[in-house]
Amino acid sequence: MKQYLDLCRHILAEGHDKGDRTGTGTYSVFGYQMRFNLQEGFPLLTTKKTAFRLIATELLWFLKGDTNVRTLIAQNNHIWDEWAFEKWVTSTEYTGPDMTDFGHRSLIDNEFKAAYDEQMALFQQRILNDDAFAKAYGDLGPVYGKQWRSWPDATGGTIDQLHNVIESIKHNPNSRRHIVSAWNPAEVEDMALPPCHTLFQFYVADGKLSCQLYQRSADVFLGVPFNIASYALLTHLIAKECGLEVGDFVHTLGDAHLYKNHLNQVNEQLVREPRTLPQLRIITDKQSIFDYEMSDLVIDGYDPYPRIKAPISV
Ligand code: THF
Repeated sequence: MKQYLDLCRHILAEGHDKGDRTGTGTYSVFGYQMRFNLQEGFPLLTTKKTAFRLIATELLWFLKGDTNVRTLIAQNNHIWDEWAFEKWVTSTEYTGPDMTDFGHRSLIDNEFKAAYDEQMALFQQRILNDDAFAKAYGDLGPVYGKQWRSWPDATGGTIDQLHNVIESIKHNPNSRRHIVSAWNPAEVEDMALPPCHTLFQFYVADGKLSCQLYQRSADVFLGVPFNIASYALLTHLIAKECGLEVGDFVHTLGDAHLYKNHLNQVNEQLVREPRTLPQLRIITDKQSIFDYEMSDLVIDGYDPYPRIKAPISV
């Protein structure tokens, strides 16, 4: 995945020093594009160990139209916990220690970090064990799963964008309207986090399915490796359902940034030589892409360099 390392180098060389909502600070560029030929292997980073299990369980959660973190926590996937936790600790029902600005404070204050870890563990337990609590505080609002599968229409009904796009790929492959949008201006205010991967489009040529994603905001060290693999997986699943081979994944970025507290990690990664990409194997034939489970998906031949830890900005 030279493409990814080139992106990191480009931001280090050209990035603007730019503040951000989370207070961490970034180096950032506006507008960048990468292309991955999915025939060359599955684009899971080899220059650091990247958890395919977390990527796949998140994608399957989107596909089922789910927006509640309970499903992810039950599968030991914690990548969305902070955004649900934020809703809980800013609610009037929360009576624990003050968690204002927990993302930033837990990075700089060890005493606070201990209190945060304790509250987060209690929150996770309660999401799993208390149905009413999970309903109230596990839900992230009308995020990806909701917009992909049940975008509210003008007559009180809903639109299943993903079902429709699969039908249009099957029956009208040359269409230039194979589009799914997660950005719903009427509902952005109610989302725990406005969608970073905003819109994607499919394209069919020579019996191959390609996908392009427009991502408005890209956390290049932590998020982008997940986002590439997630959309590559989505493209494989849809291609299989439509009887097509996979083509390219084109990744177009808006604000592409490296957080300042990820720079050592990025430099560590840049001296690593990319290895052969692994292969994705879908080991069952499901009627519909909405029926897949984690156990249907296998990654073969993945031989990455060790994981590099980095703090997430909330
Ligand atoms: N917020 C920020 N700041 N960056 C993001 O990438 C991001 N996402 C989603 C929502 N908000 C975001 C969540 N996706 C990790 C990876 C992807 C995430 C959230 C967190 C992460 O921490 N990965 C670590 C640890 C994984 C593990 O637990 O093993 C890693 O090393 O990869 C963009 O979609």
